Amino acid sequence: TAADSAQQAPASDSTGKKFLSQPLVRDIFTADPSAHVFNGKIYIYPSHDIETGMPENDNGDHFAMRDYRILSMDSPEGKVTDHGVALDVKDVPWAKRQMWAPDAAFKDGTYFLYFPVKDKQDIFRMGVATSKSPTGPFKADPQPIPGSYSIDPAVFADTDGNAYMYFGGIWGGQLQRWRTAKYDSTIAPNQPANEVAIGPRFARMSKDMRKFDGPVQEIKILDENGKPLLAGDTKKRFFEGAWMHKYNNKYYLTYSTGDTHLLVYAIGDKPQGPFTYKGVLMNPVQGWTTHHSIIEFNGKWYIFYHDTQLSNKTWLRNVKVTEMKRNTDGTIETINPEG
Ligand code: FUB
Repeated sequence: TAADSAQQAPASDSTGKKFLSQPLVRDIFTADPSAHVFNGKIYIYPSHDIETGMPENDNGDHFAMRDYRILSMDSPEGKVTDHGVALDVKDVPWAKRQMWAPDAAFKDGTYFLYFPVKDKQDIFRMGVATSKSPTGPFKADPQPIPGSYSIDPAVFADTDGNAYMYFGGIWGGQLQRWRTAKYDSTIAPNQPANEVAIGPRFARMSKDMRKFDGPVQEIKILDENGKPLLAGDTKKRFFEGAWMHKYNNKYYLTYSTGDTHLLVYAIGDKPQGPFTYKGVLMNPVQGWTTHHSIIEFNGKWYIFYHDTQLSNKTWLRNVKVTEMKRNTDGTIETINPEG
């Protein structure tokens, strides 16, 4: 099916609020856009939000998504095409519920869709599915990626041919329950404020892109004095939604601070870190939080993100795109998504 681009729509909603950019599609709800440029074209791998009537809770049970639909555009200003269902939860043998934020990669003629979904024990695991087309349909491997857990995979292909997965999210994303190699559902969502904050996870992908090649590591994010961020640094510490991009040989780890509603960034010299916190990438959007990705297209940088402009309900989101600008010292200009 084809969905019309809505970028020409009025720049404010019924409340008169001004939004920096407009929803990319309006006939379905979409969130968590992971954008990639494949063969000169932009492909967006989002979550597909639906209304299920589940009550809202901190565990995120009301985010009960059941499938993925892929969007494409010839340019960030161009028409958006919705390519229909690319993978359905019923076609993933080990999965039970909640298809959350996916990502994608391409290698040797195959497209890979990476997706977090709860298994039959209600534990988030990462699945992988493949296709010969960037828009699917995708066929899921029969088991989750061994050793994978939590949510929000972001697969980054480095210039030297290595690929890495960044992943994890606290609270409903269950990352705090993986203090050790054994899942512990009794661990509370919030850490004590003076503990070193839980970091996102990092693993090198195997050559066939279907497994981790080596152990999962925890990434260190440091403050400007070289000290690890603490759980109490809620406006800086990692919550969920990591993304990686490389610029001028530096590695930019960007992520959401969740309950303080920011997107922030940290810079490092190696893909596995450590990273030093640098600042705010995007101020809060309408909605509980946002989730983003970053691409370079024709020499400019763009950030894809979501808010709740169309519904004003935290679980019915819409994806958007805007340009991301950098200062001459490599720092990023803070984006104000409203007003
Ligand atoms: O869409 C479900 C979850 O909400 C994602 O996995 C998180 O990043 C947050 O956007």
